[in-house]
Amino acid sequence: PEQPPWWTRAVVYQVYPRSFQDSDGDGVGDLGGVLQRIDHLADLGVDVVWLSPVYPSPQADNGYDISDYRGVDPLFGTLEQLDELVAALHARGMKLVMDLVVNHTSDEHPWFVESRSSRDSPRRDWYWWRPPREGMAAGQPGAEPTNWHSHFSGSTWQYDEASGEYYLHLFAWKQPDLNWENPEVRQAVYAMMRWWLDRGVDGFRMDVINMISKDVAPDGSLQDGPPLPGLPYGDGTPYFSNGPRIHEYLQEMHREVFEERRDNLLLVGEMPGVTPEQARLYTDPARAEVDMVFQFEHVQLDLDGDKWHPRPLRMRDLKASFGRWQAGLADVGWNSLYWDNHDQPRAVSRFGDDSPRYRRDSATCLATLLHLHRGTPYVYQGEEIGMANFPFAALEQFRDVESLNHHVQAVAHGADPGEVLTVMRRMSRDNARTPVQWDASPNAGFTTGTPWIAVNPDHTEWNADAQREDPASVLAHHRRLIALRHEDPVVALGDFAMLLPQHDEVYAFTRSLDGDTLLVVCNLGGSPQPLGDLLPEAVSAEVVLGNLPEDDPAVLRPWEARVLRLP
Ligand code: TEU
Repeated sequence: PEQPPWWTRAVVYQVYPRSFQDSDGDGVGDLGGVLQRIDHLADLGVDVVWLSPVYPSPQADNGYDISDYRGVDPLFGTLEQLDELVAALHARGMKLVMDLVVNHTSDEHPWFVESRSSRDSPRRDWYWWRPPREGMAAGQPGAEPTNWHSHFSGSTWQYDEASGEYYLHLFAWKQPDLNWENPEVRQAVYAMMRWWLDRGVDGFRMDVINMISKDVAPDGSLQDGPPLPGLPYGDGTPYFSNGPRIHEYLQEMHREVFEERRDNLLLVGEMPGVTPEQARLYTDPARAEVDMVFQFEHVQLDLDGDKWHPRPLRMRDLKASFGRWQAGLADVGWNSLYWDNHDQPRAVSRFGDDSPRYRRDSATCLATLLHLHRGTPYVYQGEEIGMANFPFAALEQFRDVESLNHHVQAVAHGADPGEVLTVMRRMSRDNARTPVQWDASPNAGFTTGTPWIAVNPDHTEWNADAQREDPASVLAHHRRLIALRHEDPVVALGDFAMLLPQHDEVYAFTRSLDGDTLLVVCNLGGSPQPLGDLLPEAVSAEVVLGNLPEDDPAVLRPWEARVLRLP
């Protein structure tokens, strides 16, 4: 039989460079900083580094607004340093995956500058330009071509007075959407991708790639979405998520860019709103689209409608969701596994318990659960040392465009500013973006200057230095989990079966391959659980890996996780 792809045994580490390590004292992390910290990555044992955008950018969305696809922003360093990083990672047996942000560019990208210059510009059609709604005066509220709500609040349409038309931006107004209907756009993107692969990078994490195909009528029109409660906008996702030509585009990209070199690359598509059924199509190797997708189901179970309306997570929802994804991609396709990234609050605060008593135990428990699923695990910088949400106290402490726009919009629509702030404290992406805590010194070893966003005060206790030599640390536990995936084929490839689907505290499952079975049991709560009653076979099984010192095998302590080998 064919060898399973290399990434079934791999663990990916995400670097958000702005917050990783500053090397020049300007308070912003950079490539020099990543180069300084390569030993940390090698020591952790990860196989791949996914680097969030370092391209030239006005930084309206921290680099997810790109003004030049073939360079490095001076804020982050130089192209030479990027080459150096590729070489340094390769020398240590690691790969580098770039962030590919091609649903939109910056409004300062020369393509857009040219596109907006006049209605007759040869690049006009590279973006989505539309006239005002019929019978309405351009620029007036409600005159937007469709009612779509932007991911970053407000309308998805920005009026351009000079040409009297609107352009589409699913995200910030400084992030105009590229028109993938235009074959020139697609070829320009593919050429850029080949250029990066020729430089030696090992693949792409494709930003909101399932939004590149819009559902456009033959006459060029776009349709209104269902109204959103409490807002003068509608939900446009039915018209821009998983659109009619998405598979065609991805297959074309694959032919034009990846064919022949696919085996050594990692191709992961970020796909908000994707279902397991769709993910099967996207990740079926026979269809040659992407290797795996980032799905969003499990990071929406604790939300009521949108991220600004959090609600408690129900354990059975989490089990049902993960279980459905494991089953849905069991025979065809592949899962990515993540709790955290630069868009999500910190996992230990959100899914664990970041109080002093259980922070270490819940961080290691969550990690065990995730890494023992079938799929490729992603570790987000700081997750490996149990970094937690930031104790935001005032609006001035936030930096993220999504959070700040939301605050303006919510308050304008009558929300209580204090309540908006409370939700932001819990849900803002800035929780993930505070600097990595390397040591206990004043700026946590991140910078000698003033950090662009505050360092979490808990870094005096929670930092990499304090954990490096401590075998009981969150860091050491991650090292063990990553090594286990490398060593044990059951972890990489075993079939998944969910146990106790209705239980409210204990998350349990098996992984089996060729008669070899691992039983994973995790207590996701603060009270001891009678493991001997729940899963008697667990009691006498050999402990392969646990997050607490061995004790009574019949009791699962608060936030205890065990990986057991069944006889
Ligand atoms: O994120 C896409 C995406 O779905 C998020 O914007 C999501 O809607 C939001 O973060 C939930 O809080 C990608 C990038 O990961 C993100 O950082 C970018 O801001 C966004 O695309 C636009 O490029």
